[in-house]
Amino acid sequence: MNMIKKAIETPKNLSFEQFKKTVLNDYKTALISRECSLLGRREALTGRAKFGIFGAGKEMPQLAMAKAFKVGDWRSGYYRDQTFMMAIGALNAQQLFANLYGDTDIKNAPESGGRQMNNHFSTHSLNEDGTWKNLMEQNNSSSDISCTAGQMPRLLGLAQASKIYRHEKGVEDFTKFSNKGNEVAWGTIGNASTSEGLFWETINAAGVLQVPMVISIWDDEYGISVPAKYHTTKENISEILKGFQRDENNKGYEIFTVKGNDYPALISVYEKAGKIARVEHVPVIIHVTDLMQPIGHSSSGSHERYKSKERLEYEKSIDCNTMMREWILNYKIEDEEGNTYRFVNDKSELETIEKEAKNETRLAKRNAWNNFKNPIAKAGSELLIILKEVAKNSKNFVFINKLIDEFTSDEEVQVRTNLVYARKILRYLPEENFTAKTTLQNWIKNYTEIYKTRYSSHLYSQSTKAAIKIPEVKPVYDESSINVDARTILRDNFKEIFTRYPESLIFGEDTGYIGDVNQGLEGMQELFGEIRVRDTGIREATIIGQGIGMAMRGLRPIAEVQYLDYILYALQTLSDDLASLHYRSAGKQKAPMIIRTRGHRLEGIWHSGSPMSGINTFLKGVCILVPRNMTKAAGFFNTMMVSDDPALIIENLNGYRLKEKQPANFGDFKTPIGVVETIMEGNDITLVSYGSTLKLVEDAALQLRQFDISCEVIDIQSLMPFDISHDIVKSVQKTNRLMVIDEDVPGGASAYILNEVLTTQNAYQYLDSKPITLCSEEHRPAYGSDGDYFSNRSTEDIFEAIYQLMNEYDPQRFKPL
Ligand SMILES: Cc1ncc(C[n+]2csc(CCOP(=O)(O)OP(=O)(O)O)c2C)c(N)n1
Ligand SMILES: [Mg+2]
Repeated sequence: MNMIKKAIETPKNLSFEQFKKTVLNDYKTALISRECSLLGRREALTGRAKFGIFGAGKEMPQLAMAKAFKVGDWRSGYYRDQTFMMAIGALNAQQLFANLYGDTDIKNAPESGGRQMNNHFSTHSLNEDGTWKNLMEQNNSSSDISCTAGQMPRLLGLAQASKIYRHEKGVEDFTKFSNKGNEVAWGTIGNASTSEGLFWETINAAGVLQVPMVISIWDDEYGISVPAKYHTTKENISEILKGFQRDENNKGYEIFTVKGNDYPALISVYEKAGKIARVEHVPVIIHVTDLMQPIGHSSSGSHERYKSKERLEYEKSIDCNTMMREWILNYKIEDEEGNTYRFVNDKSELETIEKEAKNETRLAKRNAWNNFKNPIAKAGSELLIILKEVAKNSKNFVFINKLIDEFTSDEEVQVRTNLVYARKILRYLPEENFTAKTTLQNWIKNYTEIYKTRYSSHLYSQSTKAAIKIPEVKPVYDESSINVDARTILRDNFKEIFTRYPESLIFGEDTGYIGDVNQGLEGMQELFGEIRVRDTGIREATIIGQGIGMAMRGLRPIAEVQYLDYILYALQTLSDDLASLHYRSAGKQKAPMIIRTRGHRLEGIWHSGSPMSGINTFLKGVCILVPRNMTKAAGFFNTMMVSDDPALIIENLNGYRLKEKQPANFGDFKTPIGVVETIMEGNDITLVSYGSTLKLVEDAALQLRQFDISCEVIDIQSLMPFDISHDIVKSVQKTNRLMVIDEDVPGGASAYILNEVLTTQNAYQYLDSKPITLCSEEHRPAYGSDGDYFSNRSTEDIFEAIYQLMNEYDPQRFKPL
């Protein structure tokens, strides 16, 4: 067969038969995807699914994107992308329904095993044991998050990883993650979500960094009920992005605008875009217009409420699936010899495909439902046998049989239904002992355990590289160990880290050329180059995003946030994306990055804060490490470099110029995670603190010795995970008194610590005095010369608070001051 002259420009070098097969295949994928949306919405409206959001009306551009996507590439997108995921073979209709039902069996619902709302896509980067799969042998999608534009910062990092792999020497062996940086990161975002700051921050950063990233904007002119005029200047996102377009003199973006219902144009644009990004490492924006939502935004509402009849009619007229059908029917070309070729002879051929798509989708739905419900029903039947046996043996059989009747007539096939009745019936057996009771108890225990694991595992790593499993290695000192400026300990340790781990790199504001604002990286850029020790723009959220994306692709990024207080700019990305990643993917993805920052006790409202309670609350899933000095900090870096958990390490701003003894084993010594350290022993009271406040606590404890009060001082070091071997309660058992001192606001991290010690560790039973928390004022620390003295607690405050407690306990011995 001759090559077809007038066929669409791309894909090139396809015979007509191949091309036809591709087109009809695509059409069928689009149909199955649409049918999933229609049936899925019905499942939500009839209550079989709790909620449904789908990609209807955006099928065609996703087929084109899938064609340009190559094995080893990455996606970072949002809930509309089901057609793309199907087209790359990472999702089928049955899995889509399993995800929709919230099936907790990850084998059925690979997206998240029931942890995420439906259509929050992901692929599995990790093996069962938490080790990396070969990501170059699969199509990769980072796990979606619901927050609009939240996918953008991570996208930057996914793309940047290619850049690092292409240019950095020493990572050539990382063939599981990259082939010379040829992988493209494909982002998708809705038109309305481009109003978010994260979108613009990412666009600018990717333009600066020139990374292989293709962002598709699916433009349906709406964000739920709100039309474009309320979202976008000039109502046209590509129009206002024009300033980012590259030209002969300036690097920037390649920007395309294409109709989302024009199949040949889409294929051509996506092929070009992929090539530009892959070969040149130039970022690309594709504004895909003329999209629509045939079934409205989600199952939560109906778009008839806010779209006019005319608008709804118009949307119907631009439906990409209908337009594809028309295009296929009308497609006709001739070769040089005058032979005519068509995809189909008439409508009936398409009707056959359409019928198949409908049937296959219906079957997929039924299978997904059965796979979801059958195991629960089976467990219910097994339970029923046990319950009947229990009723037979119990003197309370009347009550139990009543509950059994209720159970059997309850039509809800749910795990909780099984447990509710099992647990209620157990309540009737406290004074009885027979085999069936033990069977019931065991059944409840095992069943609960299975589902607790399914719902709550993998907040932190469960692999052998979990942070809490990395053993401590102490710093080694010898006769030649001298006292040095503490910042040089960090610096010399970083030097060792960068030497040992070619995949490690650090970046942030003023991190590169000057070696960070406190010189902890002095000279490192000269030694390790600009790729690995790098300055960034002032954009904390995308600095974190760079870290997440790169860590997901096998690199070991250390992202610097210049001061602790500025972490608030990145808190959304840290919390919604990084902290939840391992959990929301049910342990199938990880981003072992380190966030390096510094804080506490400098001067002024935004350079001395200690917003630990916020961080602690929002970052469950990240290790929160608060070293009291730079040796401890360096030890934390060394631990986290070999762990697969992410961590935030907060150095003490006022500690860099203090003297510390120089260890001899840089790179080796490791501060353990979740382990406290007793730094002064004593008998009268346990003082618990962390970070730079410890210095004041130690001073106060020394001064109290002269007043015959003996304090035990404990450094928490690791706020999360917290004191896993419960050492603090052992101290309270001895001293019978407890004080928590920190720089956070009242009711902040100190309340968290108190809860851990009093209730988790049960220290309440050993207390002879009220437990005390000593924190900052409720306002932020003032700048004035004595602002710190009055805003935070001073050594005198600590001294007096402890003295007063001892006075209350023994007024004869400790007379009022
Ligand atoms: C940060 C945040 N704000 C609000 C929402 C609620 N929300 C979900 S989708 C959506 C509209 C998004 O519209 P668009 O980006 O155009 O995507 P589309 O759904 O139209 O494809 C909104 C407001 C959210 N998920 N996250
Ligand atoms: Mg929209």
